[in-house]
Amino acid sequence: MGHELKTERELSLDFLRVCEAAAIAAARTMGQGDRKYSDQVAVEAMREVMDTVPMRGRIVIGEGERDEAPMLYIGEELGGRGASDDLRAEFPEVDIAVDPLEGTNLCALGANNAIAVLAAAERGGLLNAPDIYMDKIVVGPSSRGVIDIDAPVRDNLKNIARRLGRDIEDLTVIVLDRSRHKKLINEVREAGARIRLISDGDLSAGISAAVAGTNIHALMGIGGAPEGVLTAAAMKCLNGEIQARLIFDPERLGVDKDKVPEQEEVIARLKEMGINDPNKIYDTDDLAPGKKIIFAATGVTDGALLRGVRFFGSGKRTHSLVMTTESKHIRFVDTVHVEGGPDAVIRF
Ligand code: VTB
Repeated sequence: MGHELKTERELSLDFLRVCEAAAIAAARTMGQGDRKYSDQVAVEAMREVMDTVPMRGRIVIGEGERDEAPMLYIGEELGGRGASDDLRAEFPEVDIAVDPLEGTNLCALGANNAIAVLAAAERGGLLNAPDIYMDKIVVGPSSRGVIDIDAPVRDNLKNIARRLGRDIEDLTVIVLDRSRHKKLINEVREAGARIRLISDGDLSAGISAAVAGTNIHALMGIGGAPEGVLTAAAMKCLNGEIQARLIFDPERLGVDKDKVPEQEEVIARLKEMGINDPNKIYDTDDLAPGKKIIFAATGVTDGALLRGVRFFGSGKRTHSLVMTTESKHIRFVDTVHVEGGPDAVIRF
């Protein structure tokens, strides 16, 4: 295979291909009602293409520990397939966080906002977050610096509204529709802001909050920690902000004690991972400290920012977002994957 050394900007187009492949595979299963299968095909497609990227890649956020995930497990090394050892030694070392299908349920039901997503950075550029819950607040560039995850919800909303030059009543906040968010939802309502409750997918919601024109102004609440790292990588490219904290207290999660691991157990596991303060508040740079970050996402189903995969007689069409911190290019990429031979008609 004709491998050559690539710059970060060029690698970003390889990662675009990786996300496109995962999204296409997942989209084929849309509405089948089988979330596990949708996830599995996305993982397989993502891994297959990612292994061809000219890099020495290492998964830091993936499908789980090695013993529970056969592919894209944490610590898996991939990339540079087919390259000679000499050439491979010159490939850049890259840490990768993946979520081959964010919103497995959304895809299985054919609901909006399922995406295939990944972030890449130089070694150590992405926090090796544990797969537990994380409380998050995500805002766009205008509201950077005025949010505080420990402040009352009303104060945060007041500050966001002021920065956006509008009333709190004109804000829309996205919150995952979970019983653990009862108090948060009440507080947002009392402050007067509008709420969009979503069934799944707080990563794509966080990205929407950082892009003006989506009419989403903040994401608040508890979702997954791995997705928090991916969100942070996107914020670095979009000039947005995330603040976050790991959550493992059953009371905060609104679940029975026996539904989650013992708190002492979690604290010990975090220590092993090098996290000594389990209550630490993470900012964007803590979660994604990398200087050279690449973020790529492809729509699986239609969403606020990205269209879903469309299939037609002579191919398919994907819509993606690809960004890098270095070049500060935010690319919305509309790709037609032509399959129909010389007579295939390409439509605008
Ligand atoms: C899901 C999912 C989110 O967090 O809610 C999950 O939709 C965890 O919450 O996008 P539950 O266990 O209550 O479903 C995310 O995966 C990511 O933060």
